Amino acid sequence: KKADIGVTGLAVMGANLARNFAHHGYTVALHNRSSAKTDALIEEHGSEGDFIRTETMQELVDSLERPRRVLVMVKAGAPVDSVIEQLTPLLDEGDIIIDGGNSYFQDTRRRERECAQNGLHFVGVGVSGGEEGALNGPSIMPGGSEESYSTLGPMLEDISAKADDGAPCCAWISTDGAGHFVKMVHNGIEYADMQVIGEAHELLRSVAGLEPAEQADVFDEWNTTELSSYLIEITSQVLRQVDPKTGKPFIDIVADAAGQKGTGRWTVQEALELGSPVTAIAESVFARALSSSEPAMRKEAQEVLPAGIGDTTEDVVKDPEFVDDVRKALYASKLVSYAQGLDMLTMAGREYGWNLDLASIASLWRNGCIIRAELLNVIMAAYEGDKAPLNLLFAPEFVQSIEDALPAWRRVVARAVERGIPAPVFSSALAYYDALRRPRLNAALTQGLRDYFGAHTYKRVDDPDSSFHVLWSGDRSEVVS
Ligand code: NBP
Repeated sequence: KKADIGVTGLAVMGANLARNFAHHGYTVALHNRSSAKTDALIEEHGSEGDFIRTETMQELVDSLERPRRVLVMVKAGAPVDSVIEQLTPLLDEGDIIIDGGNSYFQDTRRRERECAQNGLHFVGVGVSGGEEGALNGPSIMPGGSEESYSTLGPMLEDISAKADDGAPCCAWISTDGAGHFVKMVHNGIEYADMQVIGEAHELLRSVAGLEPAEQADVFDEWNTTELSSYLIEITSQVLRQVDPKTGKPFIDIVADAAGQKGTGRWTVQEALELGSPVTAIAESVFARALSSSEPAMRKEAQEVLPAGIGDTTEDVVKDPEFVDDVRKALYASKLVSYAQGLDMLTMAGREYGWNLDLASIASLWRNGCIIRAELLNVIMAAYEGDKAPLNLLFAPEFVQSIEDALPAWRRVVARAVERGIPAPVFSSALAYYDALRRPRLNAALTQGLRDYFGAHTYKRVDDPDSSFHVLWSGDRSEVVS
C-alpha cells in the first residue's frame, strides 16, 4: 500500500503531525535528513498507525500515492529551500509540497511561484498550537492554490482541532503566502493578548495589592466572563504556581526579560510596510524588547531617573471595583488589538490580491491555537453573512461592550499614568480608539509643517481632489500644485 502523505523533517513538530495523520487512519511515509529521528519515531510510536520508513528522498517520493503530498517540517529558512530543491526533480506535475513550518510569507510567495513554474503545487500552511496541538489537533491555516486544497484540505481538516460546534479549525485562507501571513498576524495578536494580561497582572498587584495566588482566583473568575480563553486559564495556573526551591510565588523568581522568536516582529515590520496601525501588537513587541534590553541600562534607570510622584505605597487598596475596572480595560484593549489585526489582514488582502474571509479566519482560531477564546465565536458571528463591519469595533455587540467598558478603561489608564505603572497596550489601544472616532486629527498640522519645510503639499477640506502648496518663503499665497 502506498502512503497518503509523506512527512520530511521529524523533529518534534513533524513527528507529532505524522502521528496525528496516522491516528486518523492515513498511511504516512516518514523521512528525515538523518535517519536516527525516523527510527526513533518508528520505535516509540510505530504501533500507533501505518507508517512507511524511508531513508532517501527518492524512497519517500516512490512510497506516495498520486498526486503526491509531501509535508516539509524542517527548520524555517534555507533548509526549506534545500528540501524543495531536492524534491522538485523527483516529483511530477500536480504533486503537492506542503510547508507547515513557521516560514516568512514572502518566502512562501516566492516558493509558490518557483514551484508553479515546475508544475508543482506549493502550499504554505500556518500551523498553530505547538507540539501538543500538532499531535492532538492544531489550528491550520493553509494557503496555496485552491485546486490543491481539494485533495489536501480534507486531510488537514481531519487532523485539525474542532470548535465546540464541531467545525474543523482549518479552512483554505487564500492563494500563495496567505496562510503563513494569517499565522503571522495570529502570533502578533497572541503577543498583544499576553501583554494585556501582563498589564492587568501588574495593576492588580501594584494598585489593588493582590498577591499572585489571589490574582489566580481573579483570573479564574474572569475565565467565566467574556474574557474566557486559553491564555486567561493558564495565567491562573502560572500565578498559582509556587517555587519549590524558595517557597516564593513562581512568578517572582522568573527573570523579567521576555523572549521572542520573531513572528511578532515580522507582523510589525509588515504592518509598517502596509501602513497598518497595529499599535497594540507593536507596543507588545517593544514591551518585550524593553524588558530584555541591556540590564545595566534598566538598573541605572532605577537609580538616576525620578518617578515624579510621591510615595504611592499607601494607595494600595484591595478595591474590588478597581479589579473589575481592570477586567473591562483588558477586554476593551483586547478588542482593539483584534480590530487592528483583522484590519491589517484586510489591508494585506488588498495588497496581495487575497480575498480573505474574516469570519472563516476567526472561526479557525476558535480552537487548537494559543489565542483560542470565546470571543472568537462573537467575532466570527460579526463577520458572517453580508453584514461585515468596516472595523471590528463597529459591530453592534462590540460597540455595546466598549460603551460598557469605557469609563473603567479611562480610569485604569489614568491610574496607571498617575502611579507610574507602564500599561502601553491599555493606553495605546485607548489612544487608537479615541483617534479613530475623533472628527479632526492633529494630522492637519503635520501636513502644514510638511508643506512648510518640504513643499510636500496638502489637500483642502473644501477641495479634497487637488493638492496645494503655500509659498512660505514668498508672499505666502496658496498655489495649486
Ligand atoms: P526544527 O525547527 O528544530 O528543525 C529540525 C528539523 O529540520 C530536523 O528534522 C532537521 O533534520 C531538519 N533540517 C535542518 Br535543521 N536543516 C535541514 C536541511 N538543510 N535539510 C533537511 N532537513 C533539515 O524542528 P521543529 O521544532 O519540529 O519545527 C519545525 C517547524 O515548525 C519550524 O518551522 C518551526 O518554526 C515550526 N514550529 C512551529 C510551532 C508551532 O507552534 N506551530 C512550534 C514549534 C516549531 P536533522 O534531524 O537531520 O537535523
